[in-house]
Amino acid sequence: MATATTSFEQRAAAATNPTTKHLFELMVRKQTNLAVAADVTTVAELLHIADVLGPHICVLKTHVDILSDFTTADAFAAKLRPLADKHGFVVFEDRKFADIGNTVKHQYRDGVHRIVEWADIVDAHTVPGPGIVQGLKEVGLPRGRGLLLLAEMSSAGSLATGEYTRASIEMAKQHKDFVIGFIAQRAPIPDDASFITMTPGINLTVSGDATGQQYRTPAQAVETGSDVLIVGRGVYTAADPVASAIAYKQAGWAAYLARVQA
Ligand code: S5P
Repeated sequence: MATATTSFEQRAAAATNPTTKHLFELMVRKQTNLAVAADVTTVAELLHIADVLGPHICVLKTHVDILSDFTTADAFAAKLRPLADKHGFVVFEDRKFADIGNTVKHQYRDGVHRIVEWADIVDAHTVPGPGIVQGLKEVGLPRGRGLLLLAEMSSAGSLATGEYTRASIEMAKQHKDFVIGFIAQRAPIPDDASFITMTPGINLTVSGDATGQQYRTPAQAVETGSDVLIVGRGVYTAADPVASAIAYKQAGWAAYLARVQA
């Protein structure tokens, strides 16, 4: 199956991980491949973004550890999950786990955030080796959750290149039941459409920031195999975030249609 020409409908039908299936299905229904990175620092701002941008996104990406007023996982889940159900999006906690399997198990399941309770998807660096996937899988797989591996990063000077990226791909192949895809700049396995490629570093107007972020446009990312486009400041700092989200959604979906119809 070739990622470049296989439609999201076909990929939904072939998916075995329930989160993958749900995600592809809602992308097709809502005609969106936009993920919003809601990098705000209060729960109220995050919930506001989730509610007003919910109709236009397939993924809400969170950084729960930057929320200054987070209280309990139960309270957070009670507010966020109904919005995910109402609008139809999946919640991706961008936790970027990076420790040994035993430690990440606790970081995923326990602590104040109890991430597995409310996040459909999490991500992990592969630097510790396959034990990190085994640890997270013990917690997440029984709950039908999915894991993305960071195969590449968008930032200048990233060390996640070459052999590191290749080894990350192998790790994903060993755990296809739980690893649903990658954070990467281009599809790491272009001929396997069962993996989702999510790509950050997307902006329609600027090419970078002051701390090494590097941007490409939605069309450039989709051309290199990206399925889901992660946009942060391009949407939430815009004068009109809803209008901006619609612009990114339309650009991303048009690029996707051009790819599958090519
Ligand atoms: O390589 C990466 C991986 C991630 S998940 N580069 C990134 O920028 N990210 C995340 O995407 C980052 O943590 C932030 O939440 C988002 C990009 O935000 P923006 O404001 O630069 O669009």
